[in-house]
Amino acid sequence: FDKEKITVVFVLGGPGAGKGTQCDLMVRDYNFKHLSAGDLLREEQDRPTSKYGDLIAACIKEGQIVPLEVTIKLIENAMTATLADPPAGQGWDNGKGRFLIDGFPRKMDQALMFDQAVVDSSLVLFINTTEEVMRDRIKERSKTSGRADDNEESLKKRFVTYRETSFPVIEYYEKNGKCVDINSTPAVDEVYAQIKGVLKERMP
Ligand code: UP5
Ligand code: MG
Repeated sequence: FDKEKITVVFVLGGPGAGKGTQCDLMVRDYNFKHLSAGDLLREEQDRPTSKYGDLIAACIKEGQIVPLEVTIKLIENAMTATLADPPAGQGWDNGKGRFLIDGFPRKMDQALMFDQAVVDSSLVLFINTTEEVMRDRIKERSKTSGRADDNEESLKKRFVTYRETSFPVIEYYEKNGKCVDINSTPAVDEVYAQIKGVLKERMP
């Protein structure tokens, strides 16, 4: 696909910060295609003929990051498939497209590789709240999510990976001016109001 015509917004933040929730609202109002790296990995894990099923399952349960080749390939394939059969409406004519990539990149090597080899991201939204709030949200969601990593033991490991490996990616984007901090402690609508303000100002 033509990189010049594609807009990519990364939505980053810790486990349970509210990335997926805010992405759903942005899809509704701005006609983005939402690609959650975690969801793509879970789908690949469930595909019976996948070579990576066991690797992905083990990484997710341990809160570890799946090797970048696997994840980048899944995202690229999803982008290509979307462009081949684009959503109706604004922003998708003549090979153009706008993607929200949720939960990726979460390691520096992924960030550098994606921006260089796939598409240079335009904007990074950092969905930011305290560990205490994230823990409470995951605990509540664990009652119904069925996710293999929504338990106390996996969550501890997810927080360690977030602090040590993924947060530096956010700092990197803060330094190069792409990242905007969104306080995700308040109610969903209040968080979203901040995002709308940012998109109004920053989106091409
Ligand atoms: N909620 C949301 N916002 C709220 C608000 N403002 N007020 C009150 N409640 C709010 O939200 C979590 C819960 O909180 C929900 O119940 C929601 O209703 C409520 P959600 O929007 O789901 O949060 P999100 O940030 O999306 O949390 P998620 O758990 O999905 O984040 P993770 O980053 O941990 O999970 P992800 O699916 O991205 O990754 C899972 C694993 O995949 C990783 O740990 C890793 O092992 C692997 N992975 C890779 O290896 N590589 C990648 O590139 C990506 C993932
Ligand atoms: Mg999510």
